[in-house]
Amino acid sequence: MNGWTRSTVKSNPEHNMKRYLFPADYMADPSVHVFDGKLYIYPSHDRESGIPEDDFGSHFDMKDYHMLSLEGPDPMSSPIKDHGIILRLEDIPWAGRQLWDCDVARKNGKYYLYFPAKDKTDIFRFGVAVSDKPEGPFVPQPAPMMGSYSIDVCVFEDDGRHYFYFGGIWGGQLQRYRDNKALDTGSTFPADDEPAIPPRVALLRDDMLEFAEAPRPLVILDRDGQPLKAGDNQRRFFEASWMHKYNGKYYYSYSTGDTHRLCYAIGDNPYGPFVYQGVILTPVVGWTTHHSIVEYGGKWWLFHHDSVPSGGRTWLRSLKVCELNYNRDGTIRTVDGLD
Ligand code: FUB
Repeated sequence: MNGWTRSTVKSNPEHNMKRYLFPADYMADPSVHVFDGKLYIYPSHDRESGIPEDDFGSHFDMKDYHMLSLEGPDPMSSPIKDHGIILRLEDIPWAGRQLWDCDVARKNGKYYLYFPAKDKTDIFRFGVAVSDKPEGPFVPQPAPMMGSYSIDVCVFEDDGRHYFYFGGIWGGQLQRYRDNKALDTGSTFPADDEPAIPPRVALLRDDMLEFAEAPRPLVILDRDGQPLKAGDNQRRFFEASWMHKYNGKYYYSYSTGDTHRLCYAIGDNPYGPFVYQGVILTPVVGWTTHHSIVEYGGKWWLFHHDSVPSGGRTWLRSLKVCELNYNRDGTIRTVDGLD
C-alpha cells in the first residue's frame, strides 16, 4: 500500500446538504470564480455522443462550453442563469475534438478562457479564448498555447501573477511527456515504487496568452518528505487540479482518478512542494470526480459533479454544490460523495 493506511481517510465524512445546480442539462468539471462580487460557473458541457466507453475517455465528446451564473447570495438556493454557448469547437481553428475541463481568469478588464482539446492529430493541447465580458462570447486564438500538452487547467491568481496548473494521466496523455517533451516511446508509466507522474504548473506571461516559463513538476510529498509513489493510487495525482488559498497557505487539490477521490495537499507557495493532507470528497456515483473550491458570501463552497441524475452514465454528469468546512488546524473536513 506504499505507506497509505486507512487511518489517513476519515471514516465518518460529513453529510453536508448538497444542491444540484442545473438539472436542465448535463454539465461537469465546474470551474468557479467570483468577479466583482458575482459568482460564475464555467463547466464542461456533457452530451450523449453514442461513443462507447474506453480508458482514453473517448465517450467524453464535448463540443461547446456554456457559462452559468448565480443570481443571488446563496449557492444552495439562489437561481442559476444559463448564459448559453460561450465557445464552440467548430470556431477553434486547430481543434479536432473533446472540449474538456476549462477555466477562466481575468486581467485588466479582459477575460481569458483556457481549454484543452485534441488537435487534428488527436494530441491534447491548450487553447485560449478572449472576451471583454465574463459571459463571452470568447474569441479563440488561432493556435494552441506554445509548449502546452495534456488536460484539466486551473488558473490561480496570486499577488497579480497567474499560475497555470494542468495535467491528467491515462486519457489525459500526461504519461506521454517527460521534461515537457513528448516521449518517443509514447505512453510510459513509472513503476509502482517510483515517484508518481506529477501535475505541472507554469506562470502565465503578462499578456495571459502563453506560458512565461517552462512548466514545472508540482511535487506532492507524504509526511516523511517523500514524493507520493506511482503505485499509491489512493493518494497520487490523476487529474482535475485546483488551487485555493486559505489563511495564507496554498491548497492544491486534485482527483485520484481510478480510486475516485478528491484529495488535497498544502504548501507555502504556488509552486510547492505540497504535503499530502487527506480526502476532500469520497467517491461519487460515476467514474470521474472533479471540483473547484471558492469563497463566496463569507463561506467556502465545494463545487463538483456526479452521475446520479443520469442513472450512473458516467459521461452524463450533473453539477453540485455544498458548503466546505475547515478544522481549526486548517485541515478540510471530508465530505461524503454519496449524499
Ligand atoms: O470532462 C472530461 C474529463 O473528465 C475531465 O477533463 C476530467 O477531469 C474528468 O472530469
